[in-house]
Amino acid sequence: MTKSIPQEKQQRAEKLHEILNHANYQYYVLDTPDLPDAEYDRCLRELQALESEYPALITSDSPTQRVGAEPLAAFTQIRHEMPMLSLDNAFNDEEMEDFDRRIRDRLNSSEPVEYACEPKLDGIAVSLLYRNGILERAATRGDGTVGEDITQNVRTIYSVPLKLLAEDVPALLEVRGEIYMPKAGFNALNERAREVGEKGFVNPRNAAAGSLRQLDSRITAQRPLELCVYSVGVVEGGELPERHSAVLELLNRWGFRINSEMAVAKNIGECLEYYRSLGEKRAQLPYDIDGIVFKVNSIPLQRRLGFVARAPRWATAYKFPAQEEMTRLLDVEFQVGRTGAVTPVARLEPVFVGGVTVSNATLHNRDEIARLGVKVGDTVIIRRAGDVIPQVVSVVESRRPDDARDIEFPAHCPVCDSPVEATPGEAVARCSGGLICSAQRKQAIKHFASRKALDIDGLGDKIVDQLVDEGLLNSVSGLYHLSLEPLMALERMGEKSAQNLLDALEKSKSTTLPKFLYALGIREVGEATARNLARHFGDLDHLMQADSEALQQVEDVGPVVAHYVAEFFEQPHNLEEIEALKQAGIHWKAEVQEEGSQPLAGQTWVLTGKLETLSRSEAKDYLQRLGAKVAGSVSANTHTVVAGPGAGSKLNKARELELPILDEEALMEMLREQGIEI
Ligand code: JCF
Repeated sequence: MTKSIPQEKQQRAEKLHEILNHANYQYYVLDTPDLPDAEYDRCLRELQALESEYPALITSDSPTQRVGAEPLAAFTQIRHEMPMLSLDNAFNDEEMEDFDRRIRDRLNSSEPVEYACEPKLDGIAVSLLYRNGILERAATRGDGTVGEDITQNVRTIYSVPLKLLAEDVPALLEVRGEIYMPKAGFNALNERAREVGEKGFVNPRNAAAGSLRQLDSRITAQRPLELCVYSVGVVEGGELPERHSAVLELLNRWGFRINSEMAVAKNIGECLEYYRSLGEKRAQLPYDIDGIVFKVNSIPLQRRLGFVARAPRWATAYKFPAQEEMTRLLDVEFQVGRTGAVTPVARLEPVFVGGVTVSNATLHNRDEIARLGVKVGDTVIIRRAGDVIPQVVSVVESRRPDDARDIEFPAHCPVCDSPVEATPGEAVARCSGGLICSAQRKQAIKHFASRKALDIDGLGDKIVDQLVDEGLLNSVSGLYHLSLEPLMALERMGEKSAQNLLDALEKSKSTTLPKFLYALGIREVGEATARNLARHFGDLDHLMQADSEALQQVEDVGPVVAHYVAEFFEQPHNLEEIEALKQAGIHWKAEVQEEGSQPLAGQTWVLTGKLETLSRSEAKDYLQRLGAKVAGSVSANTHTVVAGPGAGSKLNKARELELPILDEEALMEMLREQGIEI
């Protein structure tokens, strides 16, 4: 017999549903959390306690039901009442213009057509059915006609409302969207998998598919999945707006996440502009997209246009260049980096991927080669996303030729022949040659001259290679002993460029302590750490005398970094180099350390949109000098947002949160007031 539920318990459970559903919506759909985590946990625990005392309180839409349920034996097949369509594709501007022309021809209209534009998420298409506002069933798209019942799995996704947030919803509402795994969640999931010796997933789409295909929804519950909705299917007992964009806004108010990049274009020209601007943002988006979906925004017009075969006439997907392609691994070579790390590099049959032709990809290290199980001669899948170095993501084992051969890691450095040593606990193998190894020397010099270090204009990689190969340059300090004649003798170097290089070298002598520290190329000391070290110790001598314990007092410096720093300053040849650099005239102003020099300490700033006078890295540098942290995304913790032309979702979010927003001019004025010379 079930206990009867006292009315006040029933009411309390309902109140807790409301609090938790609202908090979920704020957090997972709107990205603006408004309930502290601890309070959320208290409410959830209170509800769990109530439900365990009165099991009849457990309803399918209870916020406690997101943890997963008993495993299924198999997925049930579900026939979609209204078929789930596929999309036609366009691959260039002309095909988009054709799409628009066909629509206007069919409508017998010369007026521009309004389109709804949104990124095409690379995930799994799903259909969710709500009866009287309660999630009843979720299914995969499958072949468009028949899919699989994944209700249990979908319930575990926090951005899926279990109950809609309004009373006046249609009696029956089918919502369609894409379930996907954001890049950050994917990387974290793979990292965890690899830590325990598992393979991990090849890309976020496969990870999303694999997570939804779990018969045990408790596993799905552990996976960072999200839902973004893009249209409705069956609707009964209710009316929806006549514009697609308004339907999506309504769905958003009812509790669904919609794409924050969603926009309306007045005509096909604006569609092409949108495509280009999203293309530029593609690598920075927190999820993978493979194109842009354009839909005629008027639903009456959509009805007039109808369908061809399995795709609507009123929509198309303008694809971006694929980020993954197949090619053949021709050979593996080993490169030696600045710190001696020996990196296997895949030589590939050239392939067009992510918008460029790729003929090399990194294989990272020995562990990665073992994980991939790759051999020379294999057909492999290459991924190039944004400006990241192309990666080998997997091997197509079914295409392995009989003569495929194992990749052998060299025991000796391919450049200087010193033994290659594996460091215990580290995946990287290193050439033990140190600065005898010309590869390490070249990289050390290139790093020293790079933009964020001493910024020596005109000292390109090819020039460094030649200078080292010809024995004209052996160390960074040697740069300051170069003279005109030998420089002019180099390939492609006239008197003018040789003189320019000497001038740049002269100019580089005046630097800052953080840049100098960064330029030294101490392991694990990037720009931020160099800045923290400089700020903490104030001058180089204090830093050089610091032991590991003293070094660990510096912000963000742990035992590993402290060890590398201390070790660097213990080595006589490093001390000689530093002395030689000072002798050559390298100098910097003392770090200003007094309190007032960090007026933005503790503040987090976000830069978005285009900056026209300052470069992004300059703006960041100045803000950091004043003590600010510069972050990539806007949250309630953001202090100020600097927005330039083209700013999009971050600016909108800043407005929603009512954060201070500066344009570039106001930023520069603030910087000047703080004594920064621009
Ligand atoms: O994001 C997507 N993958 C996506 C797929 C977005 C859409 O607006 C879609 C879609 C598939 C079909 N619209 C349709 C009609």
